[in-house]
Amino acid sequence: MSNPHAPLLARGEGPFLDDLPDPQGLLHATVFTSPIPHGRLLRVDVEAARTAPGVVTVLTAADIPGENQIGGIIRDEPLLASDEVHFVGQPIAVVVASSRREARRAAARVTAEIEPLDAVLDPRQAAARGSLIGAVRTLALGDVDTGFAASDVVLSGRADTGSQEHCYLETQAAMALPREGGRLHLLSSTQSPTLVQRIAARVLGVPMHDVEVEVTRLGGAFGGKEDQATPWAVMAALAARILKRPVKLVLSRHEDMRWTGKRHPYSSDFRIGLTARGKILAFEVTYYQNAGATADLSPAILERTLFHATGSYFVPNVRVTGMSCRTNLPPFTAFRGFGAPQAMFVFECALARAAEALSVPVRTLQRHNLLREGDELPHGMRAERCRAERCFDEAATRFRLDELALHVEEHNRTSRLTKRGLALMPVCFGISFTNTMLNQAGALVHVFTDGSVSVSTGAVEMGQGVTAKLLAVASRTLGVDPGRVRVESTSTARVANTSPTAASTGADMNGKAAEIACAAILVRLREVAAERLGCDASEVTIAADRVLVRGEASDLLWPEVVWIAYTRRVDLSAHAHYATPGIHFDRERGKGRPFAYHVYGTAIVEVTLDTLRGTYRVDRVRLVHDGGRSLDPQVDLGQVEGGVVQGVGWVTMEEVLWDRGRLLTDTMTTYKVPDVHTSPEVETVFLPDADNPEAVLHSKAIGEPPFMYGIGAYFALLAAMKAARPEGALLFDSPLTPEKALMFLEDAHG
Ligand code: LUZ
Ligand code: MOS
Repeated sequence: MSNPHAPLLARGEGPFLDDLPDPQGLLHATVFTSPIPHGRLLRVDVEAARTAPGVVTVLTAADIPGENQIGGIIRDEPLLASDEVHFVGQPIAVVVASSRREARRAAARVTAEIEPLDAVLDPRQAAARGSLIGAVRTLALGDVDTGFAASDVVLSGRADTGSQEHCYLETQAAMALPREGGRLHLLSSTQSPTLVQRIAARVLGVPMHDVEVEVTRLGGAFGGKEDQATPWAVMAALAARILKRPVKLVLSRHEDMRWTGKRHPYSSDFRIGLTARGKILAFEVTYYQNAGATADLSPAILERTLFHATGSYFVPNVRVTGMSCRTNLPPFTAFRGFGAPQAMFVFECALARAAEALSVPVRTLQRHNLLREGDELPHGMRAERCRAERCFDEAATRFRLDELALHVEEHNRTSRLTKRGLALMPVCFGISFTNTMLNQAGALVHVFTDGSVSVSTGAVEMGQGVTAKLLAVASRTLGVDPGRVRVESTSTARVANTSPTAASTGADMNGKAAEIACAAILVRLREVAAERLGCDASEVTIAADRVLVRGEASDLLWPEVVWIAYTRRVDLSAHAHYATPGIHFDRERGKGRPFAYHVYGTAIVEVTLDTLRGTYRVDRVRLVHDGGRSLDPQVDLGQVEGGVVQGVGWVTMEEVLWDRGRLLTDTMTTYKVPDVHTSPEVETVFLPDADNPEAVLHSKAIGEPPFMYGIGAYFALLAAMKAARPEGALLFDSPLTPEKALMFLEDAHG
């Protein structure tokens, strides 16, 4: 099976939204944004921009016909600021001109009079001032106080993780095309076509059926287009609606980096209690999530953090607390892992500290405390078909962990200028949107009279290969050659009320809906075939384009059955809906069964550190991953490799810095991502015999879990640093840039 988008993407033929031919009369929009992090907006002067060459109009909050409100979870975000600004880069006015260049030049002529207010940038400071979004959330299991009392050692510490730029290949983009009767056809580079449709309708003051949102493919998203594709699409819609002309809005890389939200930085306090033999008895943590200026998805992300507080481990007594802290930075948003990486990092910090105190290797503690079948997690769900130990042990044997550890020790004994580091990173990631409501999907399948098949779902192709998987599901369910199946673009007019393609559930849920729709058509076709062949429908199957009776090939081929069905006026189309069964969560009690299942795996990460320079290489990441029965092993391999590299980047070289609310790392020269030279070698082994009855054709979700293997790079580096300077204090401040490593090492040579 292969991804039909792949050759196009590999050849650079995309095309992405900005590559589409310009419709006649196309106008270009850009945005004037707040230059300061917090202030009272006293006056906006757009006159100089309005009269600039090529400018058609400049729109402000006053021009919005509906509600000036784009907030999803909480209604706290205006499309265009009208009285206050809360972050640098907050949209204030939309400038529309004949060309993109003229629009940008004119936008530079907009001025705003803003009375500066005190800006809060640190989440702990925001919390101290009571500046929170939503409630403080807590989950508890067992009795944490008793657990600490019974512990032989109790250790505490603070851990910080930084932000991360999504760095999708395609920046945020939208094009609004007016249609008859005031309707709009909206092309948007969004993971959430229905969200864009809903918010556009709200802002324009029109019913949702007046807005069709369509997506062909995105040049990456990683969560950055789950909520934050919306404002740009809605601005284009607003301008198109008012001007009755097509309007395109595409952010430059620079604008995208400065104006859009990134991964949430967290600052956390943890406490862990263990027996002298290394059994964890209690864990307590408080997460200060830096949410930025508006809610965006922060409360949902915080919830996933809480759900993953103990990672792949069983802890009998737990109390986890988290809060979304409102600060004057661009709203932080979804990013692969959605709060879980931040949680897992903190737990690994606690383990590192405990291992140091008990003088045992971290991996011994890890192995000793892994989740087992039936263990209860802090949110109330138990580990089912738990593969934490299997993956860990499989990785240890297959990659000869003991031998490797000896090599590393030997190297570090004999080498002064370079030190090697080794870490294991077990992952356990819950699959389903934590917001139960979102766990639904739809599909619309047509079989045409020539036997070709058209599949529409709510899933958005963003390079992750969901198209290839939907194609596999449809062709396998119908028993036809994959070449007969086309997966269509994603349109709100074909499949309605869809959830974002997110939470790693795209193929799971939309695949299931497609399977149900295909199965419904198949039932009808088997009746038709049975009648023609004079047998019972229960004896008929279809495989490889041919009708079989009791498993024996007949002369009847797929296109013939389809044609006969048509002539007999049998419906060759089906719509299906899928709602993930058996999941629920009671937020009041903090208990439930939030996930359909978990994905497990363990990575072994190796690094080499230059002890003079502080520079390092992440040499190798080898892992055993529980991928279920893959719908497309090549696609899954790509997701694992990309995820690992992105995760390694997050904890090593990707550093986001602000100066008084202004982004400093706002170009690809100051913000570094792993490239072909700096990426580790990744070796992936999929766990054999890894059936998963909970998902479509027994597969498993793949998108997010591999990201968290990358966290191992942090702890491998820490191990190498400690090998160079054993007396140095463990540093829990991600990303571990070469600068930080060098500062740690300074004393080693001084
Ligand atoms: N988006 C969301 C997500 O809205 N809810 C989730 O639980 C989630 N998890 C991962 C990634 N995106
Ligand atoms: Mo998400 S982090 O858009 O799956």
